[in-house]
Amino acid sequence: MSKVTNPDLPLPAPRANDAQGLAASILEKLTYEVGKDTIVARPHDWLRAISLAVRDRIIDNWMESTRRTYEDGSKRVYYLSLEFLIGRLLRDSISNLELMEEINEALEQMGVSLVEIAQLEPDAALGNGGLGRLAACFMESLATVDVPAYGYGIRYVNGLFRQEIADGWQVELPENWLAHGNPWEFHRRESTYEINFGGKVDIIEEGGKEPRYEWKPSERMIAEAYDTPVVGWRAKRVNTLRLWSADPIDPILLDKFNAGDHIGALEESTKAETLTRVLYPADANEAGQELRLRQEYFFSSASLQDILRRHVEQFGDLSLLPEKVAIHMNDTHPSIAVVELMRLLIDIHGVEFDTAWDLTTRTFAYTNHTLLPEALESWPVPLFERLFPRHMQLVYAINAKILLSARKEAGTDDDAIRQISLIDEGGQRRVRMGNLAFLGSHSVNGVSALHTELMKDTVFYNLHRLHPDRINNKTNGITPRRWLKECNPGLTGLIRESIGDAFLDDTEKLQALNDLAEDSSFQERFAEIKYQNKVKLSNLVGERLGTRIDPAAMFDIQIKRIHEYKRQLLNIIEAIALYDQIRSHPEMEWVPRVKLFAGKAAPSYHNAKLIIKLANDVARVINNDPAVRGLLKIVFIPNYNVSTAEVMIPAADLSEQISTAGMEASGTGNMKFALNGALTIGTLDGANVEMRDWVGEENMVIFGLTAEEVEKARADGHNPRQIIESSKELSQALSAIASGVFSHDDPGRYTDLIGGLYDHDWFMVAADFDAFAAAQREVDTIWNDRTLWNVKAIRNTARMGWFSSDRTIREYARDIWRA
Ligand code: T68
Repeated sequence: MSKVTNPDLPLPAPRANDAQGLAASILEKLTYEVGKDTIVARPHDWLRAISLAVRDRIIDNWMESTRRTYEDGSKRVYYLSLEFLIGRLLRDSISNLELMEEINEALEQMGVSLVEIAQLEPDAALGNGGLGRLAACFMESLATVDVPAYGYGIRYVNGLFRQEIADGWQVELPENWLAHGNPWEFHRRESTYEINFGGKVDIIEEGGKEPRYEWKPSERMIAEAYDTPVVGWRAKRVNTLRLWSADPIDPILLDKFNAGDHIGALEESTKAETLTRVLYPADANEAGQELRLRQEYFFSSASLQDILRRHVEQFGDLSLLPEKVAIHMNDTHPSIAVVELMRLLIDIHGVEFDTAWDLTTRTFAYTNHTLLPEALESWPVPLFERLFPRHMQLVYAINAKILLSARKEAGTDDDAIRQISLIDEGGQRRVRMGNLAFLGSHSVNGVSALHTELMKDTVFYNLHRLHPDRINNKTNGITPRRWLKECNPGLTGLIRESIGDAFLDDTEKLQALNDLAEDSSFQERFAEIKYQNKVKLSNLVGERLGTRIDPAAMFDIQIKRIHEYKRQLLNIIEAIALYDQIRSHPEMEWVPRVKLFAGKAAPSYHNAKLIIKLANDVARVINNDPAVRGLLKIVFIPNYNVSTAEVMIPAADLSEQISTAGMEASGTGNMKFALNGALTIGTLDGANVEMRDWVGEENMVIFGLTAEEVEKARADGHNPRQIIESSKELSQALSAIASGVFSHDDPGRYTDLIGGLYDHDWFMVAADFDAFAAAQREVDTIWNDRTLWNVKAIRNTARMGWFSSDRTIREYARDIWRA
């Protein structure tokens, strides 16, 4: 223990933070770490040198933060997430250290451009979408609001695939973000844990109060830690993101090798390396592969062993666990951690079952991110039992305890018991990870007010009845550093000049902009900044796609994972209808629009991939038709990622948030757009509902069925065919798609996709079409009164401050973690 806090050894003097000192540091790194002379240094060498110099400044604060937590004996928060969608770190780090001017000055002396060099940094894309990006925003906010926290996840060698569009189709290619090394991480060779799978369970002691068991696994490997420091705003605190990588116990089995079995000799090595090799690219649809379950257990077990080691070293007493440790599960992906903690407490530390359960439930909390039934994780009992025989026993024991106490509650009939059980007995028996996460936690939260209410009414109906205080809401937020200050320096500069710097520490201070919304010179400057951001996006589109888009047109943007419930299809169909109208009425004054799409589809999600192809097919036809030139253009930008979002969001006039009501748990892109002064066209879904409350209904364009109406329409069996036939615009657009107007090469390509709208229209595309089209014409009307548009845009920026992830994290810390 003394090795952690030896008061005799003070921390070294911090590094110089002036331009001179930084320049000297960068040169030193280039020379001694990268091993290059400035004469021959390549851009990537500079990137590494600059990153390492910046990292030194982070470390100074990191050591200090870690010591402080230790000395204060504070509670630590552990955020377990299979995904951290971080993006680039260089600009973010410099900005949070407040060293932007100094670095720029230092680099100028050396003739190096930060903007150019920073572009070379690969995105750390260790996540699929909103859930992973939320984890990244949370890590930054945890440091900002000074909560001692660790993120735990997997160091995937291949993050989310790179998307190319070939002949309009998505093609997936591996993304090798570590190709040039990763300057931000520290490999902790000493922080290793053994992770086991398979085998059997032996009873080793029968006489005592409770029998004791020993797991005799058949497979063993090692988890090794890689640490990345996460710096908060103004470097108040630096926390740690600890990502695990799997390693074999014996890198090569020499006996096999010597016997001539060269491949067999590497078998264990390959098995371990495969485990943390790739991120699963499926977002909110089907899971279920054995490797995925192994990943979940691998990182949960490594993290828990690490947490217990740190806790026992410092506090010595496991009964203090809930007081000193809060473990948060980002969705059900880490929920096997509940059982793993039980196993560690009981089998390794000799704690009694009931005490272990009490400690476990007081330590864990769980966030739910989806109600989609296909995304609710469950694992076949035989698989679970084969990989984790001891955990399976514990699941049964926990289940017995829970069902016994549930039966004592009034109103718990057999049906309720079936729904509460950890084992789904309908058909093939499966372990339900959502129920496990719920029952193993003292807090279960949703991510928007509407979503939280729906959790109570639907998937967790019976569990909620048993534990009415457990479910609570924590509306998502976004970090205003990355999503305003860094991605939109123009707007940030204008705001600072106009209302001062207070909003940089408290985004709700943006409200002061309300007083300037009607000020015409402020409006002009606000609009000019938007225009410049649109020029920047036009350049990106020019570079990547070789087409020109006019920054004077309305930029109407939908960027997110491609999913039927997010309804990119609705947006495309409406574009086709608009295209028809423009062609039939060329005499009318149409608002020039560029509709931009970007997003990835899960490789196995057939309809999502077809929707990408449709967007590209429709784009080709519309963009080549002289009749709509200058009035309507469709662009699909390939390989959407965090860095692309950072260019697209500040350039948006209109933000498309049009999911089927009741299906988008929250959304966070919606918040980023509105903060950057885009108007939202959206349904009353997820956090859109609360955005309307803050921004004002008059400053958004809301349309479509409500969640309640969707539920009713589904229950009553609505008639989409009739709806389609009664809407001329819709039926024409659908016929055009279905008859091959956009797919001459394969006229039947979209027959099934469109047929589904006539037959069941689960996502209410047809049901919401007319309302959506009318809402789009309302958008046009507002756009035509540019002053009115600007006032609304300014009010969006002014009123979005509450959606900062700092606020969200403060709520978690206060209500859930008590940290
Ligand atoms: C998203 N979920 C929600 N899931 O869809 C979104 N799922 O409404 C919400 O704003 C966001 O979470 C943050 O709360 C996801 O992004 C996944 O990415 C995912 C990944 C693997 C398995 C299941």
